[in-house]
Amino acid sequence: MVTKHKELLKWVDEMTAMCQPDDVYWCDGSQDEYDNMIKVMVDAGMATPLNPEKKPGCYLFRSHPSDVARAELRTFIASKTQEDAGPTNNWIDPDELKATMTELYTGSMKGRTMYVIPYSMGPVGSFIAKIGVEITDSPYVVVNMKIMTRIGTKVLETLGDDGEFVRCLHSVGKPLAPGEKDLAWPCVPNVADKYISHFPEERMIWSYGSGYGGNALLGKKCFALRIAGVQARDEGWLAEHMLILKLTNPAGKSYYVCGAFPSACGKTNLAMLEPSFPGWKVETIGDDISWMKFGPDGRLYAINPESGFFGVVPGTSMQSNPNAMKTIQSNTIYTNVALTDDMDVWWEGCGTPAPDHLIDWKGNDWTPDSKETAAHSNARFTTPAAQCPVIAPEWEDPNGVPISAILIGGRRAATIPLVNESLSWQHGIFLGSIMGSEITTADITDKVGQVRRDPFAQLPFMGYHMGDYLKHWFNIGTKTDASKLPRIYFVNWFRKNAEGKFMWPGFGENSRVLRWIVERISGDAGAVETPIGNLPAPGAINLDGINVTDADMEQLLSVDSEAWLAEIVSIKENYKSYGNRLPKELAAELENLEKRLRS
Ligand code: SAT
Ligand code: MN
Repeated sequence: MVTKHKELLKWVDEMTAMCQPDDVYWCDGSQDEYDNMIKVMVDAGMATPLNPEKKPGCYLFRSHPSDVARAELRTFIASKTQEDAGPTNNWIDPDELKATMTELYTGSMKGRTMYVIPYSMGPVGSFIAKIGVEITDSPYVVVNMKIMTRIGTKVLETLGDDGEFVRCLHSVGKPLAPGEKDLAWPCVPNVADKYISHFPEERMIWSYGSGYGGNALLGKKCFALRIAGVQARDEGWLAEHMLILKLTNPAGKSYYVCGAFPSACGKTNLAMLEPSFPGWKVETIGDDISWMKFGPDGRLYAINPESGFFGVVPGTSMQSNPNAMKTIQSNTIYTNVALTDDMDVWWEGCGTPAPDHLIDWKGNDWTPDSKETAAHSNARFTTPAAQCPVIAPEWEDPNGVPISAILIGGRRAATIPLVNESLSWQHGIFLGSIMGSEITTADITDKVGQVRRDPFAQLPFMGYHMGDYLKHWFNIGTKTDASKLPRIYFVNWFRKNAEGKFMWPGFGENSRVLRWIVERISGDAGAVETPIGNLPAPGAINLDGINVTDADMEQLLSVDSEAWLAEIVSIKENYKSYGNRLPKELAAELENLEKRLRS
């Protein structure tokens, strides 16, 4: 018996009876187990080993073409009432959804092994960490969970006989008849038959039909953001879609900074950035999720609940993110990139020209004349965080790291300045509530290119009502002295000039903005108070050695009152959707902004 935890054993028995797998296997989390599972998948033709001289310990997987990203339209928050799911979520009555899914799950694991993965989000035993158990019929999920979270026996030990855990059930939805040959990527091909379901009151996740990323690695968005968000609301902490980085100045003083950006806005690049001026250092704690709790000193302490990076591959190069490139040279799972003739990987934007021949992400021959891209735009790497050359030594500190600043930002071509310091915690929450981004391809929607409001980059990751979530941020602010709260900064690396060109060079140069931020915190950098917040004083952002014209810099740091008044119209429209759950503090902030702009 692997555990004496009665509730866990009972649940695994119930799920076994429903899904009817041929075998049940409890993952111990060992390296041998990982190696064996990889070998089984290679032998079955599901994984391709890469050239051991170029990419030791690396494997390539190709997903089914229908199963390439998070399925937002098939993601459900099945809270007891629709009101609690709020205006931004898809809702189905939980009883109805369970009945539908029970039918789908019945016999769904026939011919397969059911894997039970006990996992910890956060360093095992940390006061901020939490435990989940994922049941899955996908060995690909097991090996990815091994990299992305802490799994296995040590987690069961920490769980004990009666510890709390989040129930996560996952099936690819492709039972096998006796003797039937498996597919390279089993899943339910019809998107409308996939379900990524959350039952927040029960702290439970049911996912069916997809094997890709956040749909299937249930520790990530499903638990660490949607379910943990509900736990955080109830327990007085924050579960956020934020990177965590450590910035050290030439005097050796370190600051920890979180940053919320929508998917595919360069979070991983920022988390691993190489500062462009001497003496300063950036180290990584996490690239996607931050869980923050108050420490005994009244400050917010953050952990990265994950232990790996699941990053977008296309566009990753020695120029955009040298540290990610170094991280993914070994022991990495690549999904949906292209394969070279010498069994290495290639993707668009990797910094080397396309070779004359590749096998593309669909498994077809590809040449530079081909019409489609060789790698899928949402191709991913799964890689151990510990391999990152700039991982901070304290990245697994169970006590977390004290947060000094929170960045928020999206992809906005106009209106939003390069950086804007909030006037207070409350004003920072207001800025978080109006964040928006131009839609990219990390999610399946039909609106690529449009701006959508994405408060704190949580829109696709909310487990409850967005208005209640913003209210929770205000509540957090009342729990400690204002001076102990992180300062909130609104940034925008994606502003374009009249010619449609990015005005800010981005990537490593974003360290110039980070530097201004920590120099604000230490009282060493100047700012001008404007109606929208504190903007850098002229010359306060160091521009030595980069080519940003004076005209562009002026525009990057200006307040266009007309554009902001137009923005207010659209914010009001968005706020209407919160109905009576719009926090009154937000309505007040909006009113004050309008007054300041008009005066
Ligand atoms: O597939 S994930 O949800 O893990 C990645 C993302 O879209 O941010
Ligand atoms: Mn993300």
